[in-house]
Amino acid sequence: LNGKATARANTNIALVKYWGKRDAALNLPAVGSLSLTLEGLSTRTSVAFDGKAAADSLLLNGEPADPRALGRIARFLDLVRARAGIKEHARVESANDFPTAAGLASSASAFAALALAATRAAGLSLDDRELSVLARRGSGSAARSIFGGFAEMQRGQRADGEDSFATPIASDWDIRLVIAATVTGPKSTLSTDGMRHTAETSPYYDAWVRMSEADLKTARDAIARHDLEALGTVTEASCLSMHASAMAARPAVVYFHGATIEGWRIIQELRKSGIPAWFTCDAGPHVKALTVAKHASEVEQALARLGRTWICKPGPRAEVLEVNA
Ligand code: 2P0
Repeated sequence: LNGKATARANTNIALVKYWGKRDAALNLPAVGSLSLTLEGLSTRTSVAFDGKAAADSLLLNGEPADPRALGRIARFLDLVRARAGIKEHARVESANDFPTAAGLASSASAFAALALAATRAAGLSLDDRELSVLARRGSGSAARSIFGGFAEMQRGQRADGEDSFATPIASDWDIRLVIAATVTGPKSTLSTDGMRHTAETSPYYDAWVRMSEADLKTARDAIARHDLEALGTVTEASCLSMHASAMAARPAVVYFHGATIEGWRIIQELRKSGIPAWFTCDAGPHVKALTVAKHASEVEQALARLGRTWICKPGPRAEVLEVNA
């Protein structure tokens, strides 16, 4: 087999966050989550299986990847090889269409693109649900990036994880997410490690997990009604609860920097002045604000002093760009 395929997937930002696993080996989340896939922040990945290659290889933005990243990709390719009944190693080339140095690099877009490219290169044709289950094995948030727009990740109940996948939420709501990349300081705790440590040591972890079902329902209902205030309120609350559970871990897992808190304050001030914007933040210091098209420029201007900014529209689903299997 010498199949080759290229796919592209966009990153996503969780409005209701994922933090914690119910099974580490199968990468099953302890909570469901709900996200918005973003336009303009995507990963493009080519996978070429090669009967002559002695091992898997990975070029990231044109540079050979470090052994840790390569190991993670090789283990993921093992899942695809097992499913396709093939043994060939692969050459993987992956590039982000946004500056990686800004610290916005995302395992969500990376593993969604890899799941699609690798399966097609291996001659497999998975449906969306199977793709989402597979992408989840690479990274929990990647299961959501198979879909465009809003998506909801199901926690699932089954031990084999076959009911833990994302589904799209049909919506024509033209919402905006403004990103302000703050500092690019020392690398923070990897989310996989941060969530394990939170689950093991934080006295607030159980409360965080208990809250998630209600937050998911609130967000789902708000999207159905195009109710920005309700969606923004639950987005900000879910984010701060997630970070509170992590900060209560012993020792603490703290992703916020000074600029993150400053961004949160700017967003509070915007709201007081009548501009609808709600804060969220992931496993890093960058500030993200949920708003609507009409106010996106004002929100961006207010956050611009923190660093480089992007205004993101809802983005498209993962797609195959080329296949030669
Ligand atoms: C999220 N994050 O829902 C949450 C909020 C970060 C903060 O999903 O261990 O890289 O690979 O499943 O998907 C980042 O975690 O974690 C993440 P793994 P992932 O977007």
